[in-house]
Amino acid sequence: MSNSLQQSIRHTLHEAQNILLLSHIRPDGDAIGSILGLGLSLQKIGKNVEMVLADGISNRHRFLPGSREIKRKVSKNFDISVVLDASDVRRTGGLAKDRLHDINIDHHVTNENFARINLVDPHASATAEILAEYMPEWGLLIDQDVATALLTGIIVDTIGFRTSNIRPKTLQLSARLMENGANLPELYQLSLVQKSIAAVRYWSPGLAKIQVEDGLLWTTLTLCDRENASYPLNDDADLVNLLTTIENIKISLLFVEQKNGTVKISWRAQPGIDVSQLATQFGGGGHPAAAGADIPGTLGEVKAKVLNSTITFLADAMHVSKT
Ligand SMILES: [Mn+2]
Repeated sequence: MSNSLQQSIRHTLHEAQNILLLSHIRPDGDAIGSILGLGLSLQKIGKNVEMVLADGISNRHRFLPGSREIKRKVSKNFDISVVLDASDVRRTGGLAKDRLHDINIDHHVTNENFARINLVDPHASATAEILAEYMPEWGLLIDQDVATALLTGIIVDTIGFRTSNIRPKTLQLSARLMENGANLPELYQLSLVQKSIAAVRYWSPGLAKIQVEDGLLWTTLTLCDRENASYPLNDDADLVNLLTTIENIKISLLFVEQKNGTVKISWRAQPGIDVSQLATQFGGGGHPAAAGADIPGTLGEVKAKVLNSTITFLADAMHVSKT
């Protein structure tokens, strides 16, 4: 990353007094860890920081220091806005939506470079990893609370250091976060391993409906499944991570019916297959190995359309890899 880019981020953050931090809908550990990591460190140099996530945060991440400060709506005036871990502005869920954002920090290869200053590193395993790398250059201190938030982001986005985008630097930066006081085994347990009983009940119909054909695996979670399980959130309760543990699958695909008349799609792919292209075709985005989209329509319609495209896409990808 160029020095002038780092300097302009440093300058922009230090010049502002009131700073708005945003991340994406259905926030995962990286969205929450990034917003808290950057937010807490900015507070410590005297900035007024507003941290906003359109969907709020789940109980699972309430153990993180500062998590209670996260709001669902933008309430104050601010000098600059920083968007974290979001490949496009729509991902913020309509927060400050008519604004040209000041800083965009992300690791999605499909990032639209929508801000005035864009720090996008698709080689980073998590946005929190980018922050861990550059915050010292921006004159921001990584104390125990900040390190805890950032390491949580890295653990969750790499599913515990097992995704194909892990690099030596990920472990070096994570080791530094541990030296700064983050407790790896505890964070691993709290953010990744431990599940609520409602989450596991929600998985159950999803697991029962799994179908497999020619290296493609898919299943669905309906609003009815969610209600029966009393699962409180509109995400997939990490079922998609469990799907990636099933052997001999090239692509897994999860359809989650949403209350607003859309269906949330998640694709997961084996190394060598880039599902971010497929997600982009449906107005979404992501990484080569993990991508998603929100598509309007009924579950039946969306499922038919997306399954079809994914089958063709996988057949093409297999053909290319054979020739
Ligand atoms: Mn991320």
